[in-house]
Amino acid sequence: MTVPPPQDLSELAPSVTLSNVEFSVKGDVKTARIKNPIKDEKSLKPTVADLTISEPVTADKIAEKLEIYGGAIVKNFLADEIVDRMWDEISPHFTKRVWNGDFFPQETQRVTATVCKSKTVAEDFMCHPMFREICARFIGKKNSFIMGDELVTAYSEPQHNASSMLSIGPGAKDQPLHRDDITHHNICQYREKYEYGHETAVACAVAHNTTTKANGATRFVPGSHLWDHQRVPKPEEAFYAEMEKGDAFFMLASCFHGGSANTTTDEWRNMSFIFMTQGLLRPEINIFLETPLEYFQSLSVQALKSIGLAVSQPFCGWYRDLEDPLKVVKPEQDNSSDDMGKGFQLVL
Ligand SMILES: O=C(O)CCC(=O)C(=O)O
Ligand SMILES: [Fe+2]
Repeated sequence: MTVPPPQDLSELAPSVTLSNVEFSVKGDVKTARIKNPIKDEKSLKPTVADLTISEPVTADKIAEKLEIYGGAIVKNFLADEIVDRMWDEISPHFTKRVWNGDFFPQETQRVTATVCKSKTVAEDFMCHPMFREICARFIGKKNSFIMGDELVTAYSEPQHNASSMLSIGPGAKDQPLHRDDITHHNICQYREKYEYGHETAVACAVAHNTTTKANGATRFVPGSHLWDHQRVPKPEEAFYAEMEKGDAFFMLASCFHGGSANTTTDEWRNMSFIFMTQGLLRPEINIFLETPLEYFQSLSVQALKSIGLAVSQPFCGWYRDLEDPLKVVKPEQDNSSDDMGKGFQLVL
């Protein structure tokens, strides 16, 4: 057969969102406008008490708040001794960041893959029974399948998606409001009421010190997990999840949120994050445990991309500090992609 000339295959991918966007490029100015936004101006204004789980804390109560608001605060989730041990195990890994994008401000110090640097994070935080229960409810998958003359039932257990310690320093600007499930191209739909089965990830964040609006507390947009994919959050719709050391903030990945500006001159906002995702969001076969790096280095860039050793835009499959693994496998190649996808200024 004759082989067709190379083309940009991304042009061929179907999209349910792009047809509703009008793009314009004038010189260096690239803008985008949502053509027909879904009419929905409902904004929730919960109080701290509305978002805080009362004692005795149960997974039922956390799930109920997550269904309504997309976020929930649990006081005294981890004991001080555990939070201190996590800090002691992780903080030596703070290094100067190497990524130059603007998703995290320059003043934010990060340690990533904390589950591999701190056994306490892996055992006491990630495997906390209440967090596991919330993950099972929102992102566990259980189904039955026909296999010959049998019906097979199967449970896919949630897995680690990312983990980090984020220390927001004085002078840091707001992180842009975003949904974490953009990683998985989750397309959110307007819903009156939460429907299970669509969530791709769940986060839990624990404070290492008092977090305040001034020092960069995580802010989130209550109820935005029920919004249409293309509704744009306004800054005033955000709630600042202020916390004390050991408190936890649970959040669905379909909820808009971001780290906040640190307007203090001398405080750091230190928090540990675990993000869990559906267990099935991975390839069927794990080829990485049995294959030496040299083998991958002998392959072409295209073969490495097809194997999954390159970032899936916008954010999936990165290495260390939002680096493209392709650059690590083939440092000699200029595959110049700290490429999170193309950015257009939104026009409202
Ligand atoms: O720093 C924060 O409070 C939020 C961080 C965040 O949204 C993220 O890492 O995806
Ligand atoms: Fe996030």
